[in-house]
Amino acid sequence: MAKVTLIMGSKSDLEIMKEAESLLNENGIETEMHVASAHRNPKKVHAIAEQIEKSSDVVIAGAGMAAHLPGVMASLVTKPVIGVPINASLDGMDALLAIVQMPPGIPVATVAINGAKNAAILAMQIIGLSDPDIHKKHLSIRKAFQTTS
Ligand code: RP5
Repeated sequence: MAKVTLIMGSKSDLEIMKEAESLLNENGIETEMHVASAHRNPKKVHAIAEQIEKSSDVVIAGAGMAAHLPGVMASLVTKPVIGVPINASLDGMDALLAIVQMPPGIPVATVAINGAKNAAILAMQIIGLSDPDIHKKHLSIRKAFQTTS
């Protein structure tokens, strides 16, 4: 069964990150959620990364302000990392630029500010490449969005 690990820098990011968790769980994707800051709990972040490398398919990492967690996580795992810039200050522009501006070599697939739903959909697209059932579910989500807008 496909698994996505969600990690965020603070409990204050939880409300946004739950949007990704719900969408994934509704579509039968197992999730695991962690709060661990790259600067407050670096050892915990490293331990979670080791687990991710063994048992997760995709990582969704959310952070606000200086927002280095997604990039740090991407440096520690070979699984795809999707970054969610959280609007915690400066309208989220600080986090957006910090997450999206990764130098070449270690990418973070960055979604919109507070764009946790798109992070979940992108995770489904990635998993759907090798899982026909998730691919089908992704197509129906896509259809729903295209008919309601
Ligand atoms: C980041 O700083 C977190 O990801 C959060 O978005 C922001 C503020 O954290 P708190 O002060 O609310 O814990 O590390």
